[in-house]
Amino acid sequence: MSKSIQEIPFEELQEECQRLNIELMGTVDLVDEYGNLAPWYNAHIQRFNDWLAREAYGDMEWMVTQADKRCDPRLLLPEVKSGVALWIGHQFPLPASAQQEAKSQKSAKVARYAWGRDYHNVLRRVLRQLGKWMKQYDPELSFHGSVDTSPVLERAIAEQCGIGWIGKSTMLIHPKKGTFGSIAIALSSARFSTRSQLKQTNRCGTCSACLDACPTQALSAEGLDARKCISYWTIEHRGVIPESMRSAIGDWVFGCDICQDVCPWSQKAAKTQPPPSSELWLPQPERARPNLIKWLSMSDEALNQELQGSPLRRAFPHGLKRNAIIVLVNQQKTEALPMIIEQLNHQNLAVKVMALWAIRMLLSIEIQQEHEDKSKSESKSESKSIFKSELERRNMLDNLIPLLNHLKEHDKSTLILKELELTAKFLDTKFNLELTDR
Ligand code: B12
Ligand code: SF4
Ligand code: SF4
Repeated sequence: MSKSIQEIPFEELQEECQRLNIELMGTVDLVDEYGNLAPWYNAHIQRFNDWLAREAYGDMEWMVTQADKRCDPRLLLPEVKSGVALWIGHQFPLPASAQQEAKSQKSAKVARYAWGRDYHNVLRRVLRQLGKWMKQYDPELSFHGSVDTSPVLERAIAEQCGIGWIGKSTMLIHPKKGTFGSIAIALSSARFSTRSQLKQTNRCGTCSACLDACPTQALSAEGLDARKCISYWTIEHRGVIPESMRSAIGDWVFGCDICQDVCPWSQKAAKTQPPPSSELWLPQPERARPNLIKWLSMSDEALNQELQGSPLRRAFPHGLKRNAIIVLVNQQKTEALPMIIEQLNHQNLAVKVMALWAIRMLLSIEIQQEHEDKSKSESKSESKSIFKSELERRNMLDNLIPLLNHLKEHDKSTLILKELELTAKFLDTKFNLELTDR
């Protein structure tokens, strides 16, 4: 039943979005009647190009290769006239059982958006339905749905749609819903009868909580430098994470929410807003606070299977294991040593490099704890050491040495050889193993 009209009534679009469980929506014209790009794009293009010029994208080369499309939606969809922005919130409270775990021991943290179902899948489904619905008005409609991975300036369009303002954290912020929300943009050849709402006023004011709290100073007046951002290193970067970043990663095994957790608008939203629709998201305790030793004990295939339908898959099992090793070192979990030693058998270079580094770090902590135990002359049962006897420690080293030898013979990459040399020197100094002479 084609309605074939020039403009889609805004109220009808709004009703359809509500039916699709969308919390916030808005529309904006992207090109004028002559096909010219909306003038507000200019400031964003400038900002984006400056970001590229500073190489603040790290090794996300896809931000460079598709820069022209990102800055001009007509190159992505030649008939484009407008954008519809959609927002669904993910400010979940920590699931009860994960709260228990967090209290009983230091647990690993995952960015909130990844506690439940993958928002890419949730929002792509919504966009498909929305596209179908819009085609009722115009069967010839051109449509492109964007959720994160398309070359679209999503926050800029969402801001112009009146969803929120772009804060100093570079997050899109809604005065009631805060920062914890995922965005989708529907580009199309449709026009809408009225604009949804006026642009939100920027309400950051004199606040600088996000800039002050960021542990790596990734935020500045110029925006975000991905090369300093924990989210970038733990999610987007493939390969070894530089030593200078490892301790700043703290407990974050996937993503980082620090600049959002400290934002007064997120804090207000947590107190005043109902939790997000569980129908859409289904947050799971083991995703919010995962057991890292369990992750390391699983094969990559099994871990990938376990994380089906989760955004955590973006980092691949080897990336998650790499991150897990860093967090276990930061949390001084010496009990993870045997499982970290096992990772020397992994196929991935970054996992092996991280494991070699972690073995040195955790053995140093272990030796330190042993000294502390001795100086306090504590009884064996109170000892913090993971080894109950000298024999146990010997066994662990006996297990480690053939793995190091195997790596030395079979893996000739410079990074591995450098780490092996450091590890051999360390073991020689601390345990008199005479490895460097072999
Ligand atoms: C690349 C990317 C990243 C990179 C770089 C982030 C960044 N700030 O650029 C990394 C991997 C670090 C990252 C991290 C995260 N990301 Co991200 N990311 C993207 C992606 C794919 C592109 C962003 C981009 O264009 N960056 C380029 C720079 C230049 O953009 P920018 O700093 O935001 O600046 C633009 C505007 O904000 C604006 N602007 C900013 N300040 C000012 C000031 C003035 C005066 C003006 C005129 C304009 C302006 O101008 C620029 C051009 O439009 C988008 C999806 C998409 N297709 O847009 C998701 C997206 C931005 N990410 C998202 C999320 C959720 C995150 C994380 C929270 C995940 C996490 N918990 O770990 C963190 C947050 C870190 C942060 N503070 O931004 C959401 C944001 C939702 C929201 N409420 O804002 C998006 C929109 C994905 C989605 N569809 O939901 N991300
Ligand atoms: S996500 Fe974390 S590391 Fe990145 S800017 Fe925000 S606080 Fe800093
Ligand atoms: S923490 Fe403060 S400065 Fe940063 S985005 Fe939130 S309100 Fe703006």
